[in-house]
Amino acid sequence: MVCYALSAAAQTSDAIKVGGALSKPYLLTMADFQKMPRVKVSRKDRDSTDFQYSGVLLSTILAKGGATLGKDLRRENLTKYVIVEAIDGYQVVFSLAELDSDFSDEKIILADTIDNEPLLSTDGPFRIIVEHDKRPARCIKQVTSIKIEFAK
Ligand SMILES: Nc1nc2c(c(=O)[nH]1)N[C@H]1C(S)=C(S)[C@@H](COP(=O)(O)O)O[C@H]1N2
Ligand SMILES: [Mo]
Repeated sequence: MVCYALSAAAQTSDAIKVGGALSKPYLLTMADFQKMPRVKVSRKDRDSTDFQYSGVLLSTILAKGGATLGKDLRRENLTKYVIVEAIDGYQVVFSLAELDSDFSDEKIILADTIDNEPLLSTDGPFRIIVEHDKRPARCIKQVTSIKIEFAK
């Protein structure tokens, strides 16, 4: 009997599609991710326990794909939003401007570690961590895709 297995990537989303309104859409692998500049963020979970996460700013990941950030984030580009999707179909949205350090000091990262350990397999390999959202509902787990769209 022949047994067909899903590829590891399909099961665990260890590569993320970064696409939509980008000049250079790409597939983000764990190997690429490990080479990017890292940031630490602490935030509370649902039970108000503090954890320290580390990963890469979502803006850094979008900039690698040629996103209109910094001086290019004006006029119609201010109607762009970022839709992040997970294995279970859960989706959350950020405006492009709220991710841009010219607009906000809020740290929104794609994390791969919690308290210096890899994320649990139920949360990772990649999870968005939003530093100051009062509820962790946009801290989307098991991310598979990050896409920029126009609101109009
Ligand atoms: N993929 C995915 N991520 C998700 C959710 C979900 O249903 N699917 N729920 C969100 C909500 S509503 C909350 S409150 C937090 C819960 O995170 P915790 O289990 O670490 O407390 O995860 C968020 N991330
Ligand atoms: Mo929630």
